Amino acid sequence: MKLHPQYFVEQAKVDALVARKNQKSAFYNGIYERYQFPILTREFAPVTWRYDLDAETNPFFEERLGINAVMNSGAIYLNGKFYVVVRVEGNDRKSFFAVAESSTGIDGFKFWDKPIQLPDTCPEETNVYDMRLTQHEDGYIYGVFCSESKDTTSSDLSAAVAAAGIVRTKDLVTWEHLPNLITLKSPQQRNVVLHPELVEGKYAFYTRPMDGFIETGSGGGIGFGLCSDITHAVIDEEKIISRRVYHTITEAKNGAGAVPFKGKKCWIHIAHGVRNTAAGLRYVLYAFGTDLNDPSKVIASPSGVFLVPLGHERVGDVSNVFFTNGAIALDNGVVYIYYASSDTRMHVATTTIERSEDYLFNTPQDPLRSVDCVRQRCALIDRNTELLRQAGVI
Ligand code: M1P
Repeated sequence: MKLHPQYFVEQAKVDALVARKNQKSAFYNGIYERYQFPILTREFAPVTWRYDLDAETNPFFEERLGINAVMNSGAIYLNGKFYVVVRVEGNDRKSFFAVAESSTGIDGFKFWDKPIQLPDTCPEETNVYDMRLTQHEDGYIYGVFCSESKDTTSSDLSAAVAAAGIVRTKDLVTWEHLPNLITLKSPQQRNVVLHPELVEGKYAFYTRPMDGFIETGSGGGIGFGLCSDITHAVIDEEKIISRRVYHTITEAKNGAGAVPFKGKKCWIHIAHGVRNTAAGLRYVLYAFGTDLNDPSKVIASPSGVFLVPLGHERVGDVSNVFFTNGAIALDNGVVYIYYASSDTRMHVATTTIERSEDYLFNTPQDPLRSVDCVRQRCALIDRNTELLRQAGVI
């Protein structure tokens, strides 16, 4: 065995990326800050994950197991550090989970030495992705993710079945694999999120009923259901709480995103909405608030998009996609929203509970018709014109 000298060149590139400081970008909307650099890209993956370092078996230092993308990450704050459980996609198209940690939440994210190896309890499962991390009041950290298997009833090689896998841990190191969630009335599930508190003494899940793997079909939007035993989770009834609506950003489908975090007035949810365009599906983030005592009841529903891909974020493996499955709200009220652009790289945006709630409760609702939307905008312009006049600006 002989260490290939190219190792040091490649490792220096990873080290430089991890050491790079992130800064707020010039973007402004008052609602959140965006940042100049992604927090993670495939280039952050350790060299040991990708190369055989031995000059005798790899004389050309060729990449043996490449990483294609890092995206859709669950997030949690533990013992003073920010952790993301990243969806890492290999060149072989399979995704797996890996922990990266940072002490700032906006930069310095470094992958742990090895990816997570979950107990292999589900032989039919082919792919796993998009873990939501819930720090639950029962003392466990739950990871709820999409567990994808081949649809054996179809001869179509892309036909698949999506289910919600459930794992739990106390330290992100040792994981227990529980049986997949069963939803009695929905054949498939993706984008399932576990609420951090018990509701009516039960485990509460946000679901996304689907008829098929891609199309949500008759599934009307983001659902909500309760189950009493998380170790054999079964939901009988799903109530739709955030409906898909014609001619809005949720027209084609929507799905729960980050685990909701508690504000002063509501649970704050950041979800994704999808519409169809001539250029394909466009995924954007939207936000809504639910009642602190009844998280299935939407009490704030601002109009339109919350966070959308801009510039280079619009391009990637699956272009025109923003997706979140993790956010961290610190006790001091600062919020970190982790999101992926175009199924390729990870970013962060920051805000506060106070600003998020201002956004939720003071952004007008969607009047749903152009004629009413322009009335809504003209009323704003009229008030502003009057203010500018009174201030002597015009
Ligand atoms: O490619 C965009 C996203 O597509 C899926 O989301 P949804 O189930 O709402 O269509 C997910 O597979 C997600 O991983 C992906 O980012």
